[in-house]
Amino acid sequence: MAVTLTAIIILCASRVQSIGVNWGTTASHPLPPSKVVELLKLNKITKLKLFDSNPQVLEALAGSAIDVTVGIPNSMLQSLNSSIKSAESWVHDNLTRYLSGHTRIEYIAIGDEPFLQRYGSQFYPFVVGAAMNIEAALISAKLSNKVKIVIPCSFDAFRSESGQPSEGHFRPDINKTMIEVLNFLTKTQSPFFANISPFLSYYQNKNISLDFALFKETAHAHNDTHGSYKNSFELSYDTLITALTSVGFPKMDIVISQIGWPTDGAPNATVSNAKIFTKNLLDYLHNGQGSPLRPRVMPLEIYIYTLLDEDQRNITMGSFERHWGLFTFDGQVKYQVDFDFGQSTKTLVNAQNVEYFASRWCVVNNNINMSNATARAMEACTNADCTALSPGSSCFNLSWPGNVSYAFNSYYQQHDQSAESCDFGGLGMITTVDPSVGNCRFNVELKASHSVLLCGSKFDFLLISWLVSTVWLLLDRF
Ligand SMILES: *[C@@H]1O[C@H](CO)[C@@H](O)[C@H](O)[C@H]1NC(C)=O
Ligand SMILES: *[C@@H]1O[C@H](CO)[C@@H](O)[C@H](O)[C@H]1NC(C)=O
Ligand SMILES: *[C@@H]1O[C@H](CO)[C@@H](O)[C@H](O)[C@H]1NC(C)=O
Ligand SMILES: *[C@@H]1O[C@H](CO)[C@@H](O)[C@H](O)[C@H]1NC(C)=O
Ligand SMILES: *[C@@H]1O[C@H](CO)[C@@H](O)[C@H](O)[C@H]1NC(C)=O
Ligand SMILES: *[C@@H]1O[C@H](CO)[C@@H](O)[C@H](O)[C@H]1NC(C)=O
Ligand SMILES: *[C@@H]1O[C@H](CO)[C@@H](O)[C@H](O)[C@H]1NC(C)=O
Ligand SMILES: *[C@@H]1O[C@H](CO)[C@@H](O)[C@H](O)[C@H]1NC(C)=O
Ligand SMILES: *[C@@H]1O[C@H](CO)[C@@H](O)[C@H](O)[C@H]1NC(C)=O
Ligand SMILES: *[C@@H]1O[C@H](CO)[C@@H](O)[C@H](O)[C@H]1NC(C)=O
Ligand SMILES: CC(=O)N[C@H]1CO[C@H](CO)[C@@H](O)[C@@H]1O
Repeated sequence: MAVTLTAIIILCASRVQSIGVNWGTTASHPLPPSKVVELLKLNKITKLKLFDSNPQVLEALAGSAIDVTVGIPNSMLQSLNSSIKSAESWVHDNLTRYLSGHTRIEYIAIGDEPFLQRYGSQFYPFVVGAAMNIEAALISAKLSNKVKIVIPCSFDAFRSESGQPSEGHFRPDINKTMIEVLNFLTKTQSPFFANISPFLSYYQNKNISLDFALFKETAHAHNDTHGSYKNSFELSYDTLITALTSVGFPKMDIVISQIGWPTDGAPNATVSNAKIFTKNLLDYLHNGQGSPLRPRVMPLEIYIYTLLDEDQRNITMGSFERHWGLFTFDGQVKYQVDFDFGQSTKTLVNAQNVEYFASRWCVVNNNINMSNATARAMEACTNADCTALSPGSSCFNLSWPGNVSYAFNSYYQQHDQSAESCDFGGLGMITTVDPSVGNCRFNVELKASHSVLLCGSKFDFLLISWLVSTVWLLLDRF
């Protein structure tokens, strides 16, 4: 029944079936999971991709109608590859109890972009073995018909040196593994999860213009033997299709597992460009024309990258890494886009009743000798989030010592506004006057949920899950 239904849906599909979001929690003061789930519901977002299987997050999702992809961190792949026992424990500890607690887990993602080129061979050799062991564990837990395994493929796993999609191929170092991945996915009837990043293509490749990355009508088309490409998304998508075809999987179903545009931390990473990108992406997906190599066949699903800004993300790639959110770190709308494809002029809604620390900031006291101020600010920035000060970013225009104040404040907020964290050898000063100027926001952090694990509610949940699963077992038996 379910299979027939899915088949019918796929046959009729000319449009993307649903739009989801990625939700990462690499933040010093993450918005509490219950608030995030409320935010998703308010905005009628029904698909969610996670990067781990955080118990508080999965508990908060229990009973919601949200379909969830849970992630297995790269660091666990090696042990999951080498032992079926560890795969069984993972399934038992991170899956079974939440499924019986009515969290709708749809996919398990093996690793977080394990094929990223900068990881070298640290993770990808373990991917297929880990996937097979998890699959075996799902089968023995009788969950393999409920939950599918996917393997997120990074934007740099496939390419075309000439820039022509018809010359697309997988990166030679992972080519063999990709074929094993595709065989595995075909056998388990799972879609191919691929990340596409017009922003990074533009950022790293002189051949992609900003207009081409932003789907602008005025962009210069890139022509190939079989067609004309009007935007970077389509170009990457067909490069992927060619790569899949060249290793024997031309018909693979595709889910775009990460796509977005950052709003700070690099020139052209702005709110206005992000709004244009997201709007044009949604229009492109809605019009259903498809790409030259897959006319009228759209990706099954897409997941916007990402839901919220995260101030602790690794910035090796660039300061923009902390600013991909559709919403700010505190769940406020950055720009309006129509997720409903114009069906009900739906607008995005802010997180409600967000709790902040007091309206207090830490700034530099410029009445005293400031010869050490720059060095102190640099030191603060090794922990604090100073990405908004980088060239082209929202606070880049702050002149000295405004940028010192920015660094001091970020450090102070990350340390829960403790008085000691605004000392800086006597250079710091607490103020109740908001130092924000123009687009440059001096944040006040969220009342933390990160360190305060609500043990009571966690144990209640476990108890309830245990009761529910026991009842299920009994029902199964009789
Ligand atoms: C993965 O596990 C298998 C089975 O234990 C082992 O033979 C193989 O060498 C492992 N792969 C890697 C890359 O270590
Ligand atoms: C998931 O399961 C493994 C193995 O039982 C465990 O080590 C891990 O901490 C669990 N939780 C998460 C969030 O991965
Ligand atoms: C850039 O575009 C030119 C002309 O279209 C092409 O010859 C060249 O190979 C491209 N380079 C890359 C890196 O895509
Ligand atoms: C990838 O593997 C396939 C099948 O073995 C082969 O035909 C193809 O040339 C390889 N591609 C690359 C880029 O190594
Ligand atoms: C690409 O093709 C389109 C239509 O097929 C044509 O209008 C355009 O001039 C071509 N562009 C280049 C650079 O060849
Ligand atoms: C960030 O990523 C790089 C490259 O993957 C790694 O070398 C570095 O240790 C990471 N930094 C942190 C703070 O995790
Ligand atoms: C500030 O302190 C430095 C030494 O830390 C000293 O060299 C400088 O003269 C002082 N400036 C003023 C205006 O007192
Ligand atoms: C600057 O820092 C040095 C080393 O910590 C310290 O000895 C000096 O007194 C500081 N100067 C001022 C003006 O605070
Ligand atoms: C910074 O200042 C320059 C010159 O005043 C202005 O053109 C630019 O838009 C400003 N940038 C930001 C991010 O505010
Ligand atoms: C602040 O601006 C000054 C002068 O432009 C610069 O030397 C310093 O590195 C900046 N500090 C930070 C933390 O960005
Ligand atoms: C449209 C737009 O914002 N373009 C800018 C992209 O970044 C470069 C480098 O800072 C600017 O020169 C462009 O004006």
